[in-house]
Amino acid sequence: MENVLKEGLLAIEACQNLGDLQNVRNEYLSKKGLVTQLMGKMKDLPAEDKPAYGAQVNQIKQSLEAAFKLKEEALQEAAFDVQLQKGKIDLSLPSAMPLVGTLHPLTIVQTEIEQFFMGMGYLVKEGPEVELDYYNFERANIPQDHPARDMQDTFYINAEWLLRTHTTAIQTRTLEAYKGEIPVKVICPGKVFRKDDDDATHSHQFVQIEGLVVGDKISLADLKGTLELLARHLFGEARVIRFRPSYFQFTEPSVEVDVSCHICNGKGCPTCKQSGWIEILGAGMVHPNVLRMAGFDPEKVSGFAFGLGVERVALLKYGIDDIRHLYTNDLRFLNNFRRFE
Ligand code: FA5
Repeated sequence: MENVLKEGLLAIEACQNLGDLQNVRNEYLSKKGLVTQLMGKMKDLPAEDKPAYGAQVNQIKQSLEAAFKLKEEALQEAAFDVQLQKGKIDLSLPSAMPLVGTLHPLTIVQTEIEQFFMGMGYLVKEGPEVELDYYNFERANIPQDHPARDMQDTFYINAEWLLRTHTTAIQTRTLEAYKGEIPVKVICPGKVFRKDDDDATHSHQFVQIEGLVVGDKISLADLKGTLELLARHLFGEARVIRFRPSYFQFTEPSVEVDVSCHICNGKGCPTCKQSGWIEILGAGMVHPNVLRMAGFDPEKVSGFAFGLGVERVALLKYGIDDIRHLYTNDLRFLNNFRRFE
């Protein structure tokens, strides 16, 4: 009996890991283990010796169990230390740099144009992208069934609601909100939507910035001067711009402004569809009907308005050959704009 205890304690002490310890535990304390075998011998003893014998075997069993428990805790702690060593965190290692995003080129251009006009005292007004036909067309002097509606292929939601086709919808809302008060001097940036076929200079969704000035004796010369200043600010003195007579139902007279193509310098190429020019905006003197519908007296006040395509400006400013680059979220393209921030 003494040997079982002595050897058992030595065997426990010699264990190097939890697996070894389990083997020793089986050898001593399992159903067929040495301690159980000692217990089994009790039946052969005379009755008077049985209690003392039983107590002694129990004592051995308890001593071994206590030793197992202590050893198990020690081995578990050692295993945990090894684990900690393996997964050690080296705080002195330089960390991976977080990816820092850049402003999108359209945001850069839009902000630049907004700041240019805010510096001249313009306010910034916004409006809903899902718009009433009324503000998008009717208040822009384009009644139901008027052929001028064909100039902008429209995503209709139902007979009354549509995705706005131009920021002129914000213009008509703003005019209404001013209730005949002058001066009105605002720019209205926002997304617009058209069923246009996508190509190098057209997208079905794009950003426009509307400009609107209504006041005393506002003339076409004011419009021309403003747009020339803007073009020089955006493209520098070198790039040539031209004013071309045009037609919009909500302005009279109307013009369009083109900038000489940045890819071919005016010679003609696929980006400018061989014309040598890229159109950036439509403009004109606000039509008397538009003023009248919004509660202004066209005999007393006049105004100019323009609607500029932000993507077109971005193409010309940064030498981008295809408008679709602005919408495909390719990081190789977008990372080029870090230096412009
Ligand atoms: C208009 O949208 C008029 N509302 C502009 C206007 C406002 C005229 C106020 C007079 C007074 P237009 O459809 O031409 O006009 O569009 C204006 C500008 O938006 C264009 O010069 C062009 O720069 C841009 N644009 C038009 N269609 C697209 C398109 N599919 N993709 C990208 N840019 C476009």
